Amino acid sequence: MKHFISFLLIVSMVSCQQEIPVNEPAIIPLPVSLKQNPGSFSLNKNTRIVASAESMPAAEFLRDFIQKGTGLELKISEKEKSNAIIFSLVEPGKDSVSDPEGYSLISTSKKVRITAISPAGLLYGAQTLRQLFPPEIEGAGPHPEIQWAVPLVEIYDQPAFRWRGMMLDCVRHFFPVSHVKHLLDQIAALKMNHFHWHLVDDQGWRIEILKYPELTKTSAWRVDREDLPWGERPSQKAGEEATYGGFYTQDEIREVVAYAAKLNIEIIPEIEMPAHVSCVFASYPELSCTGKKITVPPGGVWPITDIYCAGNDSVFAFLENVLSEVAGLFPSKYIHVGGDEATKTEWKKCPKCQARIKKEGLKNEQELQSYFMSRIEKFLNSKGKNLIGWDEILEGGLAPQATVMSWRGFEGGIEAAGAGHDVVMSPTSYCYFDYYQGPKESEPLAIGGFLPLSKVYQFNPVPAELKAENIKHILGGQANLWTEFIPTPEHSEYMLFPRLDAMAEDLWTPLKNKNYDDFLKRLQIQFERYDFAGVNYSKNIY
Ligand code: TNX
Repeated sequence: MKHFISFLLIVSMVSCQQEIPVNEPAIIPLPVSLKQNPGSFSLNKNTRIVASAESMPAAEFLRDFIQKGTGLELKISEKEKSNAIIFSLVEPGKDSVSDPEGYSLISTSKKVRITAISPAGLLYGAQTLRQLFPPEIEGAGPHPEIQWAVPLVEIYDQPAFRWRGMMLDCVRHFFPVSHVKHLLDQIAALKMNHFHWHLVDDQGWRIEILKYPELTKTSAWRVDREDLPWGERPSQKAGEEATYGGFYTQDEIREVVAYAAKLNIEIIPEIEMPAHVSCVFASYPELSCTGKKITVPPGGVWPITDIYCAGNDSVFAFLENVLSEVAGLFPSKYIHVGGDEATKTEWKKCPKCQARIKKEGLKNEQELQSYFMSRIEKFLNSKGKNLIGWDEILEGGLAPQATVMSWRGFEGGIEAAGAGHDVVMSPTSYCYFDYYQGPKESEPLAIGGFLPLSKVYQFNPVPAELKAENIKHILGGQANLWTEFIPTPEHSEYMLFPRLDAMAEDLWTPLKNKNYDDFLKRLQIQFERYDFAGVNYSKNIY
């Protein structure tokens, strides 16, 4: 409790009531409007959570959270009463709440009332209430010495952007389900709502596909070269066993999707194509241009020339079968199909690809990639899904309905929005959390780059150059964690936090309310929460 900037707000309440010290609110992301009143609301074993059937998910979330942190087992009831936390779902426009993810939170010494027009808003109200309690609530309780009091507040809140995302690369290093859930808990606390799950890349296939068992029997495993630098790992030799890797079973995927849904997080799976798929050709070499059987690369591959053959219809049959299973597992309306860094060396040499170019009247290999993506998009649309891909999908012409994730800068996003496509901004300059966050000498080895916390805090997904009429196409932004240099769950947390806190505020809080010094003050309390929650954040800012 040392660096607690607790300023004790002891307020003279009615003389017979006990005065309870409470902390100044330190909410991340900062709410749109917050007014603190004198006094506090305290939990005790008789406090009730009031909820209807529709507001039950938020009520149960809060009940379980409070029970874990405090040991208090609060009952949920339908009837309003005093000494209660009340979840109230209302028609739009009531209580100044109109945004589907917005909420109001108003507390008196007798009641806390959270009002929203949707279950998502109620959940965000509960997440805010979570941050009003003493940080110890984040750990495993009970703490009999602590009075579980929150300051009295009037909060009106709603997000600046619809897409508040984070991507985790589970290929370059594999992370267990328990870690993915732990991250989901933390990103939900930051009111982020999209988790982009990178499940396919050169170094491994991470999702069980029932129709193609070799993908998880063979393509999910590589020879263990973890003792060597990422870019200097020799390929698997004859007789060597591939022991490093892993994959998520379909049951695990369903479990994670359901877990995320309860936290108002949509999971977008990424199934890369046409490149970044070397591992596939360890199982099904006939799907590449060369047809050569290769082994799963245990480290960096550059440039990436392994590529699906765009002239071979069985490639599309394979991908459609894979995507059918994927579409059935993920309720998200988006499926991410990658599209990045596809070197066209093999397509230039491949007779089948060249024949396709001729037959379809395409100008070049760029247009062949566009043909590839448009064909996949048509299939995804037939499954009720939308295609999203990295900004390279712009080259050679964008698939008609595609959403673009702009990573090489803002330009791709600006171009796509100008053409009427939706965009998620994720430029390396603000969003690549695999970059160093401090001076190299004092940091674990990283891929390169430099992205300190202060720079992340300056991220605005709407660049100045964007024409006003295209702003509506910017869905929001996303932090990406590529994991070539990040082998463990602890290390991933170190790279994510607190930069993700800054990202969350970039995407939630109105620009005019943001203030870096104030953010840093609130971050000190957040660090205490992370200490109790067992989150391995970086202390680099000290
Ligand atoms: C580029 S971002 C990639 C990834 C790497 C990353 C490293 C993108 C679409 N492709 O494959 O992991 O750089 O920062």
